[in-house]
Amino acid sequence: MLLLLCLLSPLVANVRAETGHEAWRRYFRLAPKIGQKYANVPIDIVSVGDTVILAASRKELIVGLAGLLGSAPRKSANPIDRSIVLGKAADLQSKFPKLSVGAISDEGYRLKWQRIGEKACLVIAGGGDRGVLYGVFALLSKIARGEDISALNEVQNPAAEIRWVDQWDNLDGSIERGYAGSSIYFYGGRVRDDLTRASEYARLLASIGINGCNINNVNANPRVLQSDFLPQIARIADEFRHWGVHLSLSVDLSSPTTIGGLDTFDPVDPRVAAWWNSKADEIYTLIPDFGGFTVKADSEGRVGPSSYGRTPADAANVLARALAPHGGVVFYRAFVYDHHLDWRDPKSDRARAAYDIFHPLDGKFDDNVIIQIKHGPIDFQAREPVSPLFSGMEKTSEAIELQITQEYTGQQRHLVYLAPMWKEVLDFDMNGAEQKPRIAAKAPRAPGEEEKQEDSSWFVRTLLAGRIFHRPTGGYVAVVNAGMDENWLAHPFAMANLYAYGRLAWDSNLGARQIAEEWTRLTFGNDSVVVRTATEIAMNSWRTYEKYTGFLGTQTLTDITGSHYGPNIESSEENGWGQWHRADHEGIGMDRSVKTGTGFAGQYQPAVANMYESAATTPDELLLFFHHVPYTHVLHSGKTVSQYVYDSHYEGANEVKGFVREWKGLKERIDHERYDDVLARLEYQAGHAIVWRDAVCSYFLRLSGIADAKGRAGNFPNRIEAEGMTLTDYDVVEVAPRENASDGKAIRCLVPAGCSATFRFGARETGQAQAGLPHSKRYEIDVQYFDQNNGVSRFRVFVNGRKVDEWAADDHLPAKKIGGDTSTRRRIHGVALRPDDEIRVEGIPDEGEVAGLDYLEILAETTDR
Ligand code: GCW
Repeated sequence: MLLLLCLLSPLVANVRAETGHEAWRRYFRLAPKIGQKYANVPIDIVSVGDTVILAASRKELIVGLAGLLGSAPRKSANPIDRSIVLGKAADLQSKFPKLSVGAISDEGYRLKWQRIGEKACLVIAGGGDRGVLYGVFALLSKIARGEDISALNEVQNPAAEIRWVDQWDNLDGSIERGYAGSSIYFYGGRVRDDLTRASEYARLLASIGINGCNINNVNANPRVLQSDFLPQIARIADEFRHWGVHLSLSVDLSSPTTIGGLDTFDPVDPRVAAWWNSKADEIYTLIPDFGGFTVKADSEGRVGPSSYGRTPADAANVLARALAPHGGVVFYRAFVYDHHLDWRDPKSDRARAAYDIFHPLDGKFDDNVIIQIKHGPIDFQAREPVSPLFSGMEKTSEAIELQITQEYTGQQRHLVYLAPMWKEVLDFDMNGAEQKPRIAAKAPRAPGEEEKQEDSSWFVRTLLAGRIFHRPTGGYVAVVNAGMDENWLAHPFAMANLYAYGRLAWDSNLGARQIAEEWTRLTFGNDSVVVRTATEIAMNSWRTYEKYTGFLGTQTLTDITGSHYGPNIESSEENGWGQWHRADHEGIGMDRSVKTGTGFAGQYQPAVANMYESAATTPDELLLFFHHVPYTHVLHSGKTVSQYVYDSHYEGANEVKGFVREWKGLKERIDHERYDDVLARLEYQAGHAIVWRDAVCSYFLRLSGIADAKGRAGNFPNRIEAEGMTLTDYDVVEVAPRENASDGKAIRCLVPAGCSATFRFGARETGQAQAGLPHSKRYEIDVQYFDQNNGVSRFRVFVNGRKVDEWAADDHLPAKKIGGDTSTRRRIHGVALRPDDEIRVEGIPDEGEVAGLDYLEILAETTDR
């Protein structure tokens, strides 16, 4: 028995109930084998200096070490034995003149063992207060991950000054594109009384080096700037301050009229400038470390400088001048475009907008204006090229805008780790292969840091750091929808994206895999099987998602005028939003070449422009973004476009099935709460990937008339369509778009007492049984039903009158109707069936939800499904 316990102990060591609230800062007691590595970590703390950030740093260190190593460190005034000594470099050096920590940038830190007198101390020296805080978090992270720190001597300086997140929270407590509960800041039109979550969130952000947070939706409510509202905002800033997080606000450019009483918001009108100046003064009186303003203007119905024939530079500068005396900055979003484009015009192209508008203004922005550029020219698609604007402004500071919120990437229901995609963007060389004269890097560097210049490359990450064009600032912004959900982002793995974002903004040279591994260790513990499996799933997930939802750079195939979630291939077309894929019977893709298309390709530097100009040199994954080609076009991979569509969707759906299988291997190695949560989400995703696969394949099969060479598309031998069953009270509905239900039809129940659909199990339904396989007489029944969000229907499944399963359709998927957003799979395992058995599904509707049913699929039970 004892032996058995010993054998099990590494498995059960970290299996403790968890909600995910602690994220990557769990500070769980290390397993003894790992813990003993830190036997010589000092247990008293000498902290020099006294600010709110230093106090938070000290407290974090105590809490962290107590949790990880099991004994609470003591505070002392001087190193008494071995000590951890922390403080700003300058303060440490004046207190301990023999200490040498070298040069550190303001927000950087050094971790180092050093003798102070006779004592061997572990020094955490920050350039400034934030540096100390980041150094503390870094040390705790190393220990939690079991990293060797016995010879620690490391300096870390952030890659860029701007490392911010934007939240799209509304004052009523809702969050635009929020999938993880309501706002942690606002409720019912005011700031929450209890800001515990806001404070905890700031701590989470600080732990990955994020130093700013814009708290309200860029579709801004002018109310936020009213004099009676600002003191409420100041309460949030008070919470952020301990963690070194600057608070900033999205502003509506019409505020001088809507709340200021002026009759104009023309940015060049002196009265408007005076209004913004006094508003800025008022804010800084309440919030001395206020970060600045974020602006969305002339975009998606927001007003802007165009109302007065003025430019974004006029608008940005009037704000910038109000903020400059206080050290604030303006984030002006380059997401400015016309959403009433003429879709009939082959030359119109939304992708061109940002460059067309902002490139000519280069040099006209004040130094404290940062142009915030979405990573691609369209809108956070699962695949799009890098925005050409990154290399289109040499005299303007830039920040990249990434989206942690998975708006177009499965909405935190699908597991999609985005760091591999972000890395491709950051590592993209805007200068392509062309040799430009070598550029001397004179840009701001951390003192002592070596001058690095990668030949003539203009990597996006280097441009963002301001190094290529010697800009004073720049960096990173990401949209996050952290909400009141206990675990912050709903899907446990969505947190890997927030973690990765912070790590990349700090050090853009880190690899996506390394970051995934770090996150896994900190989130799930150091069990190597868990680390390997979770990292592998994460690393594959983005390409897998791309495989089953969008191909070869088509942009999103989600419901573009609705949820942005499930498939709706035609919704991209014939409207002014400009996310067209231009699919017809012969071919697909947008011609964005200079020669015959919209000219977008010409916005890149010459080498990159040349690459995208021709289909022959455009990488497969972006082919349809730049070119319109026939379905018979042969890709670099050797496949035709049509066959690629079929193959990639079947591959993608299979890969998610594989994720389920791999995750199941972690049972007992992870606490049950998070294990079950991830498993349920992966199982849902595996079902939804099939919905996607079938929608896209059947759509293009019908449109192109070209069959799948492997015979899969449109051919489902084990499927029993609901509309083909014997129906009692259920009625048949045509689903629109038709590819969102198998064979375009489903059944719905409008009778409150319930309806039923019955059929007899026979050889026809079970291809495998027909072929004499398998020996088992047990089957898996997949029930494809629709889980609307306007009621909770109930389902029951009976075999010969005996109930084999029942469930409630109580998920919160983003639609009120039968379709691709709501189509959901329930798998019933191990059902014994014999030919002629009667299978009956009963559905009981609830409110607007109609207990919709699409089909059943029955396959012999194997271990590999
Ligand atoms: O992708 C679109 C979103 C909008 C968002 C907009 C933006 C805040 O669908 O919800 O509005 O981008 O980035 O401004």
